[in-house]
Amino acid sequence: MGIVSRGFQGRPRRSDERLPPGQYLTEDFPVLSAGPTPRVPADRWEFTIATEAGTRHTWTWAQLIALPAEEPTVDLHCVTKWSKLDTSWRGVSLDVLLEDVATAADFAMVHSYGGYTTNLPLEDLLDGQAWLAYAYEGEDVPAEHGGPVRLLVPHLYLWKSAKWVRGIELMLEDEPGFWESIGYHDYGDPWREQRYQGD
Ligand SMILES: Nc1nc2c(c(=O)[nH]1)N[C@H]1C(S)=C(S)[C@@H](COP(=O)(O)O)O[C@H]1N2
Ligand SMILES: [Mo]
Repeated sequence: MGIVSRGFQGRPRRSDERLPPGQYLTEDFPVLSAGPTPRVPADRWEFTIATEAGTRHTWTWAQLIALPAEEPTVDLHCVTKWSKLDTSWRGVSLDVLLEDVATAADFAMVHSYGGYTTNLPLEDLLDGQAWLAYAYEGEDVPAEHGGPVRLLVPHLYLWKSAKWVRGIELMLEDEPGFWESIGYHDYGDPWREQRYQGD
């Protein structure tokens, strides 16, 4: 008999069980940016989904925050080996944004203000796996962590969670983003330790 009783959700997972291979726990929130922090005022922020057929769907900040929001609490795993557990965000599920977008695409290129890009399969943005996050721990997302709005895709390494997100380009064929084109893994599953090409 274990000393922890099983609830309806099953046994709570110990923090070491929530740590993917090769990761260590951190309590602080490191900032990792490939360039300077773009300053994008919320009232000038826009987000566009462009389909492979050239159709564009655009939301302003006011339109985004008027959409149904979720408050996911998720674990973050950076390829540089730190993980941070139980981070709380508020944002809009990509399911909501993609609901009325007609596409035959299987891939997405995420674009940020400042020029950063990252690619992922479109299905990894669906089914409750990804959000446009505009609040962190009850406050606006700090600029250095991607505010006013960052993508949050916590089941992949954190380089896929584009900060200062400005749009998603839907693509029929996969293409590498910024880090993926200089040696990072195309997919980046922390549980399979897909850090670099060939992992
Ligand atoms: N636009 C943009 N998004 C980005 C990055 C970046 O340089 N530019 N760095 C990525 C990397 S490598 C990581 S680990 C996380 C870091 O997020 P944080 O600075 O909030 O910890 O953001 C990701 N998103
Ligand atoms: Mo990273």
